[in-house]
Amino acid sequence: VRVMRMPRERTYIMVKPDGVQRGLVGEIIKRFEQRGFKLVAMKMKAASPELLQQHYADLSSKPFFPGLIAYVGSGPVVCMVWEGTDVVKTGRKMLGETKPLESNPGTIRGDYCIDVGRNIIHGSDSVDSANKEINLWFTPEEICEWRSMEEPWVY
Ligand code: RTP
Repeated sequence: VRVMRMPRERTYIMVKPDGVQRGLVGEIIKRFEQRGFKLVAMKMKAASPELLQQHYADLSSKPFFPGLIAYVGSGPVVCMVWEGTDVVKTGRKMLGETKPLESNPGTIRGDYCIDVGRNIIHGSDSVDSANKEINLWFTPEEICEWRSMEEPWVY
C-alpha cells in the first residue's frame, strides 16, 4: 500500500454567471472530477458587490474593475473547493489563460469562450490566494472532509 501524502492542497474554483447561464457547470465539474480531484465544498450564490470587491481587491485600480464587479454580480455563481496534489497550478492549467483567445483548445476557456470579460470561470492563482478565497467564500462548516474509495487508484 502506498502512503498518501497529506494534507493535500486546495483551490477555489468559481463558475461565473456566464458559465452558469450557458449550462457549463456540469462540464466544468466533470473535468475536475475526471482528473481525479476531490470536491470538498460547493454552493450556488448571488454574490454581493461588497463580497466581489473583496475577492477582486487586487484589481481595484484597474479600469475594468467596475465592469468586472457588475459582470460577476449579474447572476448566481457556483462556488467550489477542489482538493488534490498541486491542484492550484493544475487547476489554472485546466482553466487556460485569462484571455480565452490565448487559451489552448482542451482547456476550459480554450473550449468554451472568446472574451476576457466573459471568461466563464475563476481559479485561484496561488496557494496563498486559494486559502484567502476559500475563507472568503466558505465557512469552515461548509467544507466536507471525506474519503473517496477511488483515491487509492488516483494516488
Ligand atoms: P480569474 O481571477 O477570474 O481566474 O482570472 P485571472 O486570474 O486569470 O485574471 P486576473 O488578471 O486576476 O483578472 C480577473 C478577471 O478580470 C477580468 N478581466 N477583464 N477587460 C479586461 O481587460 C480584463 N482583464 C481581466 C477577467 O474576467 C479575469 O478573469
